[in-house]
Amino acid sequence: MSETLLERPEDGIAVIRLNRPEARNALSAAVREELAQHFTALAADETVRCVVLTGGDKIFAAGADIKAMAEASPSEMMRRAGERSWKPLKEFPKPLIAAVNGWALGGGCELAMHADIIVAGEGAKFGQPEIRVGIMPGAGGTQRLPRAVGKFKAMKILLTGEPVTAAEAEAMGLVSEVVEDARTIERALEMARSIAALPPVAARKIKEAVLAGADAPLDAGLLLERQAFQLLFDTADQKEGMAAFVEKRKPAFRGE
Ligand code: DAK
Repeated sequence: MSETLLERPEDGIAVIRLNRPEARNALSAAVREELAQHFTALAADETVRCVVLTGGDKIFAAGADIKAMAEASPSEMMRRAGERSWKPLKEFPKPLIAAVNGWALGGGCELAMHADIIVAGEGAKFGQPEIRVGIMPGAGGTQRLPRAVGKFKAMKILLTGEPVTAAEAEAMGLVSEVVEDARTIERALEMARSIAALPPVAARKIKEAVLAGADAPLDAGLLLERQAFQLLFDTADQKEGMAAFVEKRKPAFRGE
């Protein structure tokens, strides 16, 4: 049985579902490898406009597989080169929505933070408990979390290992929207549906500008934005979007 499931529920949308409930969706080597393969394939698939990543109704992911790391040596961890399997996710060029129910811990929280939008069920909990098993985050937690929520909220989460609720996560800027647990995946799909109906080149350039600009000096980020903005005037969807506005009709975007 596969440890992740790839579904195509509707045109333009793909759903990746972690499927290892017996181990609380812990990110085994197999899970990470399958995720890498899915994200590589979906990046290249022109028919996919937006992706939803979820662990299902009960749990998002309990982090890296502790049992598989417990006896590892430093050189073995180096040889495993875990960062290779995160790369396709880090570089995924299309809008990615995480739909989080239950625990998103350690590598699971880091997985959610690779998304562009996080929809959380009200019972979701986020945390970086690595310190409690003697390590620290290894997939961007010490970098993405402070960028998302600021130093003092991040330090509290990282240094105490204590989880935060969905409401707390939303208040600090770690979550885009909180909904009833039963609505999490449907709400993520609703958002995916509306994004998938919008021009994909514009979506891609917005994501690129936000992510690349976040770590660049303001002037470099503004230059990046300006160039991407100008490039969009070369797309058929820009002509269609503006013509539809002027003609007071609904635009029909073709993704060109
Ligand atoms: N790894 C392995 N097995 C896990 C697991 C995990 N992270 N989380 C749960 N399981 C397994 C349990 O061992 C148990 O297995 P059996 O005893 O049935 O064989 C089964 O899942 C059910 O777990 P529980 O009985 O504990 O279930 P509960 O519902 O009571 O509790 C829980 C759920 C998620 C609150 C709890 O299981 C828990 O606290 N899990 C550990 C959470 C944790 O400490 N996460 C941080 C792991 S360290 C790297 C990148 C990233 C990372 C590392 C390297 N590189 C790029 C190199 C990330 C590191 C981490 O995430």
